[in-house]
Amino acid sequence: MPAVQPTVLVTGFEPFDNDPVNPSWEVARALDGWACMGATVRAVQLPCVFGLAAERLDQALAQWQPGLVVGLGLAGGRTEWQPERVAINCDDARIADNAGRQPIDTPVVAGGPAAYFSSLPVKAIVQALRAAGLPASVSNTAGTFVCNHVFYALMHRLTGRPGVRGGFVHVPCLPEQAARHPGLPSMALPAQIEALRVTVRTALAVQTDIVAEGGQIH
Ligand code: PCA
Repeated sequence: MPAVQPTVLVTGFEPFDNDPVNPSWEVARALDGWACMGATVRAVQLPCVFGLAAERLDQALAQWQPGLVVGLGLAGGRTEWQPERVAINCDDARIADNAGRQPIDTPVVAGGPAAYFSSLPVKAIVQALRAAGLPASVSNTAGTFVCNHVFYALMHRLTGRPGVRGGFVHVPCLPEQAARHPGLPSMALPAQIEALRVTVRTALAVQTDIVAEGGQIH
């Protein structure tokens, strides 16, 4: 039996880059209060602002003392749900954040390690999502914008919280966004909410990631 972890913290972001909606928050908030395997999901919205987003994350970690943390963020253009494998110690913003900040080649944590791996079972999650009929793959870059910033900050914080696992998932646009930006791939909100259920359930159930047997999971 997996250990009971009473709270699962799920974060999503406010809209950014002049878009009125961010699916990461719509998905997170849809499961606020959802009970799964003895744990309860708490959804927290993060500002899309370098620095402030990590501060808000710190507050949420202090408030909820989660046993598991799943960060969500939008990656427009991606076609699938993508658990991120690695966070890097680099802020390098292509566009300004919601406070007009645009750090270039700046460490997330001065003196921190170059990178942290997710401690979520990313391959088991991809396998479970596909088995549920949901498109998914492992991503090897979370970019260098606010999502990677929060992901790195999270993994850095978790080094001080033994036994607490966490990671990050990039999600595609919603159909309504794709309708405004023709050509962008999208995934409907109910499918994305189901993807979060599968992700949380798998992360709670699988402590150590699978090594694919006879098949590759990428
Ligand atoms: N996506 C951005 C930041 C907020 C979000 O939802 C990113 O991928 O960095």
